[in-house]
This record gives sequence, structure tokens and C-alpha cells, in this order.
Amino acid sequence: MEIGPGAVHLERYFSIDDQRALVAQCRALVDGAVPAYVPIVRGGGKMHVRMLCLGKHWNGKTYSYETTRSDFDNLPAPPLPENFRTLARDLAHAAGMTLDADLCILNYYDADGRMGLHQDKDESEPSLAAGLPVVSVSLGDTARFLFGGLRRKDPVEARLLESGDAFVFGGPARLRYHGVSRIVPGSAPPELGMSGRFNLTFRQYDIAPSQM
Ligand SMILES: O=C(O)CCC(=O)C(=O)O
Repeated sequence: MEIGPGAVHLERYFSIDDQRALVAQCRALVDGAVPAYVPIVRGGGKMHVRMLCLGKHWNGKTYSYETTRSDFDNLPAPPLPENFRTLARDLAHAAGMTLDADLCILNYYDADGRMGLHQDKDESEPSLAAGLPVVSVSLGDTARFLFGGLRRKDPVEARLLESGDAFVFGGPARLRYHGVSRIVPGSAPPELGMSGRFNLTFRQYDIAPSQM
């Protein structure tokens, strides 16, 4: 469902079997050789998620991308799995957009997880100018997702993002403020055998001249 120009909520996009496979892959990644961690951002505050960046690392101190986690343990960002890249391309396409993702921020929210209202604007200038979308996938517990306007003080709409949903925002919606006010504990489909929530956001930093 299009909820505004360039913003599409794809409800129940993934089957329960697809979700189960994605959850297993996310679990293996966040507990892998380069594990998820709780970033401390530039103001000194701790984020309320565990984060693992794939493809490129988002540095919470500098708000920029890099190849190794220089704000944490200097380990290299693990590669973006090929099936993730395909999935992001298909989701963007389903929303009428194009994306050749080169990075994914994978966040795990526990029952107290949340994320303040912010813009995603650390991708390259040409990528932002082209309005290449952010593609978001939700797995596990439901999130109360806040979607605002282009200015922080603009009105904010609350939407529930459930397990298996995707949310795509690009073009004129690319720089809309968004965040997660809370998680609904215990709302994950029982078949997933999980508590908490995984969220994957796919983005494209580098852009081919043909996409400009
Ligand atoms: O968890 C979500 O649904 C949103 C995540 C988000 O805003 C981000 O990663 O920038």
C-alpha cells in the first residue's frame, strides 16, 4: 500500500517459511565472527538496539560509512550476503523503484528496543539525490514505526510494522524522518521461536552513472 509519494508498506510480504529462514540467517550473523554490538553515538549515548552492518559499516561517532568498525573493534564489516542483495532488489521493484544494495544495517531490538526520530542521510550524495530507496524488512515482534516529514517538527504517523512486512521509502520520501517508538513484546509469530525484533535496512551507497 502506498502511504505517500515514494513510501510503500508491503504488508505480509514474506511467508512464514521465508521469515524462518531469514531469522536463522540474522541470528547466525549477529552472533557470528563479527558480532552485533550496541553503538555509542557521537553525543555519548548508547543506542537501544544491537547493530551489525553488512557490506559497509556505519560509524555512529562520525555518522559516515567505512570498511572497518573503527568506532568499536576495528573488525571489517562482513560482506552483504548475495540473497540479501537479491531480496532488496525484488522489494524495491515491488514498490516500483530500483535498488542495487551495497549495504545493510541489521538491528536487533529487545523488548525495550527503540530508535529516535532521524533521517537516513549518510549514503553518498548522488545516491540521495537520485532518491534510491531504503528498503526495510521486519521480523519477529511488531514495531510501532514512526514516519514523519522532511522536517523534524513535521507531523508523524505511527504504523505497526509486523513480522514479514517490508517498508520502502525513496524518491520524494527518501529523507523523511522516521524511528521506532516501541516494540510489542510477545507479538512475534510463534513459528519463529523468537522474542524481540530484527530489522534489516538495505541501502545503496555507490551509484552507477546509469542510475543518476
Ligand atoms: O527498525 C526500523 O523499522 C527502522 C530502522 C531505522 O530507522 C534505521 O535503521 O535507520
